[in-house]
Amino acid sequence: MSFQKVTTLTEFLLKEEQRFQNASGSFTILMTQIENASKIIASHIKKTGLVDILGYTGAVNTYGEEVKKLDEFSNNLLIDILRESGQVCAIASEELDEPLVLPDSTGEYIVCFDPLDGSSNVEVNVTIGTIFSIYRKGSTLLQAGRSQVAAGYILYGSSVMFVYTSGQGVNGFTLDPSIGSFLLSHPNLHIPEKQPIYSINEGYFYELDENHVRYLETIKKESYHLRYVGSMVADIHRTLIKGGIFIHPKTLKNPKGKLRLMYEVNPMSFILEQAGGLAYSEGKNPLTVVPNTFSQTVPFVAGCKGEVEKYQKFMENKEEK
Ligand code: P6P
Repeated sequence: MSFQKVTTLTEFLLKEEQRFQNASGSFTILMTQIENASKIIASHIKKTGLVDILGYTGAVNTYGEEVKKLDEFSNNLLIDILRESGQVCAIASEELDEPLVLPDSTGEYIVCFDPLDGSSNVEVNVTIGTIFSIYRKGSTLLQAGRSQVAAGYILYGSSVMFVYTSGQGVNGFTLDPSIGSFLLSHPNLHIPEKQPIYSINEGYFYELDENHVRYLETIKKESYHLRYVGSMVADIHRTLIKGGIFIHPKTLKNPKGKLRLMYEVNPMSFILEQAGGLAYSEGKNPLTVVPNTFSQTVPFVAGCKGEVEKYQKFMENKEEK
């Protein structure tokens, strides 16, 4: 039986590094540290319910959300591993009120992350994830999404997947728990051009403006399928693999949108754009938004190019009548 060659995430990163002559290896080290952290987080999540790591810490984050112990564990782990990597000069986390600047570090990168997005689903065993964005050290910590060097997510679901882009397309790796390595399982991911799947929390229907109501009524008449998990990494990953459109609009409760520009919207916009999709936020590409604060939220739409363009026509009142 011939040995089937598989590519590990480590090998893939090293091959990518070789493509850049003046690469120092710093990016590879950084990505490998994020990979290591994700394996530890995955291991703890798999034990959820068996270990007293569930429940609330009593702490509340910037958005007024109860911080679960797994959130706190994942956040502290990522901060420690990134700080020890020696590759970062600043760390911004959705669970931190302010970015953590490392003045003594010679690191060249800034890492923004949501340590455990959708963690409120952990108790019901629904897929959750870690989302990260990597920027180069610059004149400011707060940079537009277009400046991202890389972005990715780790999806803790029926299998653990590591999906990322460094601007050279999108690749997906699946953890083989028997050897503890992420293996290249989804090379060069591309989102379909169109797909009649929409992903929105219909509970907000009566809070939406007339353009959204008209859009939703139209696609329902066209028998679009509704798929909504309520965990962004799960909804975006399905949209990337199967196609469709993900919509988290502004609502009465969140008039500026709920999703965080720096920790959720920018990384997912970069990934979907690199996979041939489109991202949209109030008439512009979210990657062009110059952020005011790390905790900034925005309305967010992303998915198949054809589906986002169709949605955009309704938002501009220019749809085919
Ligand atoms: P809603 C999870 O709390 C999260 O930040 C994202 O993971 C998810 O897409 C969104 O909120 C779900 O929001 O308003 O539908 O509960």
